[in-house]
Parts: sequence; structure tokens; C-alpha cells
Amino acid sequence: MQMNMFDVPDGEVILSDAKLHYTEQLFSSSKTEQLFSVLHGLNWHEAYITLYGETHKIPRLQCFYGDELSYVYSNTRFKTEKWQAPLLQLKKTAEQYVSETMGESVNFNCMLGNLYRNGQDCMGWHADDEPELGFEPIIASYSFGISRDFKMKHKYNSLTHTFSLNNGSLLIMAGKTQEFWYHSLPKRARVTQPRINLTFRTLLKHR
Ligand SMILES: O=C(O)CCC(=O)C(=O)O
Ligand SMILES: [Mn+2]
Repeated sequence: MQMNMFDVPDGEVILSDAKLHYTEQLFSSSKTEQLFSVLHGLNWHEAYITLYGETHKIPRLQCFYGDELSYVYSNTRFKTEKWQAPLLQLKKTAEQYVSETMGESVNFNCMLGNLYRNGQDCMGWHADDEPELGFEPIIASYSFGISRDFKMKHKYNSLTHTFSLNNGSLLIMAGKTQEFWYHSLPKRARVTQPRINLTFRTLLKHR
């Protein structure tokens, strides 16, 4: 097991019915800061979701970049923005981490981003198990900015797990994680700072 600059173990997270790898700190602190400000300039927008006939504003900003395709997520269809250089670099880094830590070769073709403006912004329980993501999808999730709790709960038993996703970290979810677990990003009343999350994914169908 590798230790990072904070002496926190990096590595595989042992959780039944899941395949997870967490790296606490990928870049130097100046590079991490620089990335946060570049990513803050992405094309963030508000989106709405209609549930049981009622339309609600999604409690965070989102963006979607990738190859020529569109993606329906939480009943929202995202228009794809063309890749930008910093995102392509992060995509490559994530693909290398997947290969080194899991021995799997992956080509991410899109990135769904979330900007949590403060602790009031959040994401409810869900699994990234849409058919377009295919069998045992690999999702690489970067965090920049303030640390937020990322909660997981097993779909079929009472197991739970909470990560604090730190500035400049990478969480890779693979294997049966989406089949057996839900995850969420709960509200945190005391958090006043923003967090940027980038999730690199592979969509199977180009539509
Ligand atoms: O913000 C996070 O870390 C979670 C994001 C997430 O679950 C998603 O985009 O599907
Ligand atoms: Mn998710």
C-alpha cells in the first residue's frame, strides 16, 4: 500500500460487492489550486428535473463534455461540449490510474461535472447504472475544492461507508459497485466553500 504526502493510505477500498480505489492527492497543491480555478471556468449551468409531474431545480451546477454524443442522466439530456485541453489531460491521467490500479484498459468518452456551490448543494441517493454505461461500468471521479462526504449504502443489506473526498483526489468505482451500492453527496450546513467533481465515464451508445 502506498502512502501519500499526508501519510494517508492510498489504495483499494475493501468493501464487499464493490471495486473501489481511492487516491487522496494526485497533484502538488499549486497544481491542484490551478486546476480548481481552470475548472471553475467550465460551462456550468443549472438544470431541472421533473419528478411525478413537478419540476425542480437540481441543487448543484452541472456540465457535460465529451466526444460527439448526448447523455440522459436523471431525466436530463445533456448537450455535449467539446473536450478542452485540461479535461483531456485529466481524462488521460484517470485512464492511466485505472490501468495501473485495476489492470483494466478504459477509454472514457465523456465527463459529467458537478459544481457544489456550498453545503446546500448536494446529490441524492442513486447508482450510476444506466444501460448506456454498460456492464460493470468504470467511473473515475475527481474532487477539487472543499472536502465533502460521499456516502455509500448497499442496495440489499445494511452496510454503509463514508469517504471524505479531498481536494485533488481520485475515486475509481468499478466492478459491481453500481449494481450493489447507491451513493450520495449529502448537504452539509456548515460548508460555505465550493467543490468541483468531475466524473469520467464511458457511454456505450452514441446517439
Ligand atoms: O460529487 C460526487 O462526488 C458524486 C457525483 C456523482 O455521483 C455523479 O455525478 O453521478
Ligand atoms: Mn453517481
